[in-house]
Amino acid sequence: MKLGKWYVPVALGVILGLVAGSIVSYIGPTSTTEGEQAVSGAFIPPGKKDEYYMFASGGHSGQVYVIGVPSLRRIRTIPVFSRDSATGYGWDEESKKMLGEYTWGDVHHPALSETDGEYDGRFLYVNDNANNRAAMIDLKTFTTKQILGPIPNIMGPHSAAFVTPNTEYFMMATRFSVPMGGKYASLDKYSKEYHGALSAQKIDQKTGKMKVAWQLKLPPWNYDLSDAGKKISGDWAFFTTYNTEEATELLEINASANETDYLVAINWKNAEKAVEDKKYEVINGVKVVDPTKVKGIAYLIPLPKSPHGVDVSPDGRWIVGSGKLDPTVTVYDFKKFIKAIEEEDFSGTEKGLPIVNFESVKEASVKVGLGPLHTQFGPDGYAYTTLFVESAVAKWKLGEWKVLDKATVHYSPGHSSAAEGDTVSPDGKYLVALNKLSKDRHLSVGPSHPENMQLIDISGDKMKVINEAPIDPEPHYAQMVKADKIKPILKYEKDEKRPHSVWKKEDVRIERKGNHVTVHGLAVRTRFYPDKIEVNEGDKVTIYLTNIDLDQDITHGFAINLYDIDVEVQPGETKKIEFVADKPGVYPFYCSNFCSALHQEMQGYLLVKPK
Ligand code: CUK
Ligand code: CUA
Repeated sequence: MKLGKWYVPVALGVILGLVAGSIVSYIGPTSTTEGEQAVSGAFIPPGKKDEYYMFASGGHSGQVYVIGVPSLRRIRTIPVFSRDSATGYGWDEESKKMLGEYTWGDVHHPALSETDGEYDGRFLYVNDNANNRAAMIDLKTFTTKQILGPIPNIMGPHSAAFVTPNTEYFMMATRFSVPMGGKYASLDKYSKEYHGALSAQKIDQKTGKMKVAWQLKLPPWNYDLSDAGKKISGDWAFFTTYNTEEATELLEINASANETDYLVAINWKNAEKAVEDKKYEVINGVKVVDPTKVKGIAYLIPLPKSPHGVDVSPDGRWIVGSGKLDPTVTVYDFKKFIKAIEEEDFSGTEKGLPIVNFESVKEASVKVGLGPLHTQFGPDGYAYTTLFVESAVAKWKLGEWKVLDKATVHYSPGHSSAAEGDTVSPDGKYLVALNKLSKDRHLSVGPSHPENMQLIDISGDKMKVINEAPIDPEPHYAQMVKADKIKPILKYEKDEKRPHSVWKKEDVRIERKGNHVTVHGLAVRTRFYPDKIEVNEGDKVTIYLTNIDLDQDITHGFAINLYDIDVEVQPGETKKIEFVADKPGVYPFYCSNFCSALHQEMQGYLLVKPK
């Protein structure tokens, strides 16, 4: 066999890695699982591709990160709620309009579209905690296609986001309670006039686009995390609450007083029915159902102690809740829950909602360790819970309810993400711990640290940390999907009927109507047609630019010096650019994306004649 040239350095790397690995284990690793990464399956040689895509929220960067697993290579950043000059997102008219008046967002929980509870690779949904919005990314192009909102009546929709098992809805519940309808009420009226809300966005099955369908009015608590039911619990959704104390100040003390807050179980099919039966009021233009007035929609289940995460097992039977201040996770049996509500086995009501008898529905308390936050699942009933305080991941088994193994991670994991982890049939194999602190793990870049992702091999009895990589702030949650489920296009199709697109030089034109100048132009290696645009000071300028290079990876940029314009046009795509030529003078425009040997020649002039 003849080895390719690349193979030699790779083989050398593997050998060096082996040596380095054995030195580390000789010195004594800080945990039982470190130092094995160089010899592990996490190594993907040049030219080979990863097995999984992981879509991680970018937190307050407002973006989504695309990461290959097991290599942990960051492949792409998909801009969603923040401008991104690297892809020209936020300068062309379509993306400008989507972003609206907000310049950033806070993405926490990405949710892939599902068919029968399996990721189908079509769309990705994310929430914006900051400005009450939801966004949809089309995975054919890996671009944001819709930003919905600000959605009325919710505030800081952290308790999001998930899709129901056939992507009927993208649900989001509010973190902060506020007066509904955007009204004012002073804080001493908190208990009566403030409300939480759950907003259900109906998804168009063809386009993937969302519309606010209905909402539920909820007690004035904080709603933290959520998960959709699966299979037998498929008509249900589950949310955690904290601050049922209704504290409005000093929450770190006052919101931790109660021994238990609640898991809120919502029957979304019954909520849909209430809307059909016209049992709603319209607030701020949205149909809002009050579950204290319509039975069968919302139930409270006590959950210790300042709950954060809630996760539903792949078979839909076990609901796992984590209390941040409790070293256990509490597991509820969905079958017992259904029996309890049928028999009205309630221990009381709060704020008009029935409280299901805790002992009747609780199956087990699993002593996982300190600071449990979120749980993921593998096949065969294994569960993996992140322990923020303990800096570890605990592996335990459904049915046995005891911890079987722990892996030390660095440091303080928030969520973790398992391969196909939120589906009805998780793969096992890999788990990525999304650690909040990296401290000394990477070369220092000053006081602002990256976060740290660590890849854990979960295929054997013992978990092994086999890879790690820094990542920009801040992946809260991520979903990992088999690479072959994602089918991106490589270019846009040539479409002569597309409005304003121009495919031949002869059709290029500059037209003037009053003080509005419209340019129909094209970009092709290695020039712009036209390469001279003459306007008068104060003219409104609209440019439609089509990239007629139809080869993959031939992206052209369009940037105008000192006019704060930077757009990218992908092969076969048409973009609309609009601005007022309010600065007289001569302004070169140029291609900002390296496209050919003559990329530096790809330029032109915007000439703005003074008044
Ligand atoms: S949260 Cu960040 S670790 Cu926003 Cu899902 Cu739990
Ligand atoms: Cu076109 Cu560079």
